[in-house]
Order: sequence, then C-alpha cells, then structure tokens
Amino acid sequence: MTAPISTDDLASYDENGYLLVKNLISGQEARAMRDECHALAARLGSDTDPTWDSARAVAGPAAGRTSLKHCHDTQFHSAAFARLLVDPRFTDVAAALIGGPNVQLHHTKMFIKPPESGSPFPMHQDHPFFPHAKHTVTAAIFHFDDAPEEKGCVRVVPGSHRNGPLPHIEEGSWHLPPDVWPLQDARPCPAEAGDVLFFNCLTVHGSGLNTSDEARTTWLVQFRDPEDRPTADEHTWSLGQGMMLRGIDPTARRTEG
Ligand SMILES: O=C(O)CCC(=O)C(=O)O
Repeated sequence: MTAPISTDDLASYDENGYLLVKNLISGQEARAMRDECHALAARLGSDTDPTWDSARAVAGPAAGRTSLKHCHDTQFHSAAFARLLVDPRFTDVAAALIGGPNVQLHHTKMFIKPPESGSPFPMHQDHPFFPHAKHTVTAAIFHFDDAPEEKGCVRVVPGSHRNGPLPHIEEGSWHLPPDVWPLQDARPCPAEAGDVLFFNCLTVHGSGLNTSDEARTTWLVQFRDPEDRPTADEHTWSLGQGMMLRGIDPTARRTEG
C-alpha cells in the first residue's frame, strides 16, 4: 500500500500543526458535495445564525451584518456525507496524522459563509471546546468550493500547537484575545475545491470575513484516537460521536480506564 502522505508532509505537520492536502477529492466530487450542502441549508431553512458574538469584534465595519449558515451532524441528513466520512482517501491521512491505525469520529459541521459578509472566526484553539488528555483531536476542513483569502479562508499560527493549551476567553465562544492574536497576522491557508486542511486541536486558527461575491462552502470533521479520553464533560451531544471511521476501538467503548 502506498503511504497516504509523504514523510516530508508528516514532518511538516509535526512542525507546524497543520497540513493542506491538495485534491483529496476531485473537483467534480467537491462540486457535488457543494450542491449537497446548499440543498441541506435550503431544507433546513434555519434563520438562526451561529456567528460567535466574539466574531463581531474582528469583523470591523461589517460587524452588524455578518452571518453564517451551519449544520451539525450532516451525515444524519444525507448519505453523501456518511460515505465521505469513511472514505480511505480521508481516513488513511487521518490515521497517519494521529499516528495510529484507529480513527474515531467526534463530530461534523457544515459551514456556508455567505458572500459579502460571511462571518469571521476569531483566533482560538479547538481544545477548550472538547478537551482530551492526549490532544489527538484533529480537524479536517473539506473545501467544496475555492476558498481564496477574500472568501475568508482559514488562517493558522504555524507551530502554535507546541505551546500546549492556552488560556481562552469564554464569553462570546472560546477565543484568544484579538489584540494578542490578531487574525490578520496569522498565515492564510487559501484552498481550492477538493483540498482538505488538517490541523490539531492545539493549533491556533481562525478565519476572515468573506468579502467576495461567492459563498465559501466547507465541511469540518473532528476526529480522534479512540484511546484518547475527554477530560471534561464538554460537547458530548453530537450524533454519531464515537463512530469508528477506520480500524477498531481497542477500549471496547469503555468510558473508564
Ligand atoms: O471554518 C472556518 O472558517 C473556521 C471554523 C472554526 O475555526 C471552528 O469551527 O472552530
């Protein structure tokens, strides 16, 4: 079997805490998934806006009109997401990055950042949202359309995962002080449809405002090593949490031990 990513990619991930995998799925597959996302958003017809209150502070003059569309646990809405969750092109990279054969689902989340004022995310680590003992929780952001900088692509602070868990501000959703961690100083990770951005739960990241005239459509999968235990009773409600995406759960689903 050929390695899903090169040793240079692995070394870069260890060093920087993130890795953009180009063309993990084809442009055609990404377009089909984009259609799935927009059809799902239309079926949901939700008028609740998941924009973090803390995002207003980094949105500048657009603060009063930013918005987002989202959906948790998309694989419970369409089988297309369920198929992608267990696709070896994804799960083999996931296993290589967490450094073990077994990959377990934490949760999934679709984001559509609407044109012109799609909301930013202030800089943060994912760790405070769902802390785990061994910090193997990892995000994979699938890009279903192009995400250049003007569409509010994800931004990261390379190497920040090596600082361990940082103190966050809880109000307005867990985030780092914007004056200490300005969004504009973080490294943009522009991506094309079909690319997947992986980063560790300790990697400081955020994303900018979508100022373009097109939506940015992404799907975020959070996964972990099944032997990594949550250290707090946080975010335990996602449907399908604990589903095995690759390999086995050696703990046999025991919660202690
Ligand atoms: O999709 C993005 O722009 C960032 C999302 C994010 O940082 C998060 O959900 O924690």
